[in-house]
Amino acid sequence: MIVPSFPTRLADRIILLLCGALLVLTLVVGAVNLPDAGAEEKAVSEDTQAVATNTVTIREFMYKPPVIRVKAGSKVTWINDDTAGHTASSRMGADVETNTIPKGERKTITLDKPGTYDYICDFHPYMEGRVIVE
Ligand SMILES: [Cu+2]
Repeated sequence: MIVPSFPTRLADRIILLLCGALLVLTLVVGAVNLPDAGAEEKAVSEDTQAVATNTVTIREFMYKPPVIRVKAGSKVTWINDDTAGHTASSRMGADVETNTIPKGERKTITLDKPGTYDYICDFHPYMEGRVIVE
């Protein structure tokens, strides 16, 4: 009975293939949706108040204040007053990039180009900040 058993095995293979495809699809969709998962809990939103200051303190895995406003050509300092190393790294381009700031240390960079720079910590991407250079 080789012939009758063939469709059964083929059906098994198709089911297995479909399960595999579904698994892959689930993983892909899950990965794509991940960044949106905490959308409502974002530290920085469009209506987060921008504070006019040249200093950001990193404490409890947060940038304080999360949104700052500076004039073009300003020096901006990130002070790491936390228990771990952090960075302030812009998501697009290298305009804001402190590299690693070890705990207890600080890093100052000069921001010349006007624009809005969203940045995160390379180690803890859920940490979010924004610099508005005017
Ligand atoms: Cu960090």
